[in-house]
Amino acid sequence: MKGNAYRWVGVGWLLAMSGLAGHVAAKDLVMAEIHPPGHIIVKAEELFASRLSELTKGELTIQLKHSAQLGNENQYWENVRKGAVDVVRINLGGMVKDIQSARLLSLPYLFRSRDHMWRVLNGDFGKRIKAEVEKTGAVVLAYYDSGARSFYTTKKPIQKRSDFTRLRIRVQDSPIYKDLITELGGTPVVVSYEKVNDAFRSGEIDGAENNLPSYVSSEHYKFARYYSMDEHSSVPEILLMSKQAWDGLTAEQQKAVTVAADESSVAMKKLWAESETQALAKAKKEGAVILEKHQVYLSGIETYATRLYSKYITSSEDLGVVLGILRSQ
Ligand code: BDP
Repeated sequence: MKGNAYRWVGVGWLLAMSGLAGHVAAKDLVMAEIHPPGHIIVKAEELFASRLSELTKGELTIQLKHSAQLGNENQYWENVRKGAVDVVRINLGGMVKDIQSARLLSLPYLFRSRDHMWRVLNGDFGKRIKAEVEKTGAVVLAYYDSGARSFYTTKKPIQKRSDFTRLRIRVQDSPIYKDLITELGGTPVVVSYEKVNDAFRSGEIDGAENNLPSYVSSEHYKFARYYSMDEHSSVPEILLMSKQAWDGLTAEQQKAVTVAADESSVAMKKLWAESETQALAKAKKEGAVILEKHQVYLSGIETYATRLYSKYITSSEDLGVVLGILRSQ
C-alpha cells in the first residue's frame, strides 16, 4: 500500500514536470507612460497590452504605469536605454539631444499632412530612426500618431509673429523648440508635461503648444483658451523596449511583441482623426477660442520658424534627406 502511494506521488511529479517542459516563465513587463487613461495614446497601449497577452497566451503581460507614475519622459528615455524600465512611449521630440534623425523630424513645417508624415516614417527615414535609436540600447517597436502641434495662449490669441513678443512659452526639453520660440520673438520655458498646469497657475508661462488631444486631456485649455492652429510641427510618438528586456524574450515572444505593437499603431491611426474631432468639440464646449489655420498669418511665422533649418541641418547628406522629405508626395 505504502509502496503504491509513493509510486503515485512519483508519477504525479513526473507529469507535473513534463507539463512544465517547454513552458516559458510568464513575464510582466513594466511600461511607463505620462498620459492618463482616456487619452488616445493610452487606448492604443491598452490594445498593445491585451493583444500581447492574447498572442503569447498570457506568457507576456504589460503593467501599464500611466499618468507619469514613473516620472517624466526625459527619465523614460534615459531609463529605457539603461534597462531600468521595459517599455516606454515617448515623443520623438524628446530624443532630439541624442538622435540626429529626431532633430530633423522636429524641424517646423516639415510635413504637409499626416499622410505625408506616415509615408516618410514607413520609408527609408523610418529605417534610419530605427537604426540610430537601436545603437543607444532601445528597440523600436512602433510609431504612433501625434497629429500637428499648435500654440495656445492665456490672454490673447497668436495670429502673427509679433504676437509672440514678451510671451513665455512652455516647450519640451528640446533645443529645437527653444530656438523656435526665440526665433519667433518669445521666451522659451522648459517645463515637463505633467507640471505645465502648475506653470500656468503660477503665471510662469503665458502659453504652450501641443496637439488637440493632449491640449484637452491635460486640461491646458482651462488656462490657455486661445488655440491658434498654426500646425508648426508633426513629431510622432515612438514605442520603445529596452534592449535588455528584448534580449530576454524568445524569438516567438519577440515576434508577438512586434505584431501587437504594429496592430496597436494601425488601430490608433484609424482612431486619430476622430480623437482630434472629439477634442476640438470638447475644447469649444468648454469655452476655448479656436483660430482656424486661415485665421493665422502663417507666412511670417513660417519664415522665422524655418530659419532653424540652417542650424540643424549639418551635413550635405542631411540636407539631401530634408529636401527629399519636403519634395516627396
Ligand atoms: C504630448 C506627447 C508627449 C509629449 C507632450 C509634451 O504625447 O509625449 O511629451 O506632448 O508636450 O502630445 O511634453
